[in-house]
Amino acid sequence: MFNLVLFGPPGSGKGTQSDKLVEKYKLVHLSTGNLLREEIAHHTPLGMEAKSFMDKGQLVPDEVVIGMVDNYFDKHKGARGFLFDGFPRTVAQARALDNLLDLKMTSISAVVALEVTEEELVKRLLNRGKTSGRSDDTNEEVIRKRYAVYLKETAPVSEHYKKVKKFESVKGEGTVEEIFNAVCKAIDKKLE
Ligand code: B4P
Repeated sequence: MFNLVLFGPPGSGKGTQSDKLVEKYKLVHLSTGNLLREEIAHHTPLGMEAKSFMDKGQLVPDEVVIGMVDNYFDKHKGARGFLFDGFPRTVAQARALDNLLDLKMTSISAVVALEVTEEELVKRLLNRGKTSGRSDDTNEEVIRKRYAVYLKETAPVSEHYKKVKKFESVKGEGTVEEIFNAVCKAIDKKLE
């Protein structure tokens, strides 16, 4: 299996690049953000719990997210590989993912991080908020809180993958196509 993690702060373009990457590398797209928004749209108890965290710019508790990922794996048993978009977001999630993949006798093949400055992230998310209807994209204070949470809780996840030499980072500013080419180059380097 080929398993890729797309890493980066909120609004760095993970969702945008994932759509192109799953097509090129024929992977199953696992976006925890999308899965949580589906739960919210269906008014499930999990969705209602998640919404209370997401609206404040906080991370959803690890056990909720890990359980959801486990269920998703069960639904996609024959997958050739996964693209993890927005997951893992904490060191505990990274360890849980290692364990889940171990059970499938596979592991993470590569982690590619998108690097974007805070000002550019805020600009992109406020802009997306005008049309997305996402309550976590309309308030600048919430967006900056999400970035602060990223620095504190998610950025340390990079060390987990640097230790095993699976981590690459690329500039996440430029056109979508330029960034896609840089990401593919980083992936292909890891696949050699
Ligand atoms: P996510 O859904 O993962 O989304 P995101 O970080 O906001 O955005 P992404 O990086 O995918 O950016 P996009 O391509 O859309 O998370 C939402 C929330 O869910 C989190 O805050 C958290 O509460 C919760 N959550 C999710 N996963 C979790 C987990 N594992 N654990 C705990 N909680 C979790 O791009 C953003 C904008 O930029 C778009 O408008 C796009 O059009 C634009 N854009 C993209 N590329 C561009 C480019 N090159 N130039 C200019 N604009 C660009």
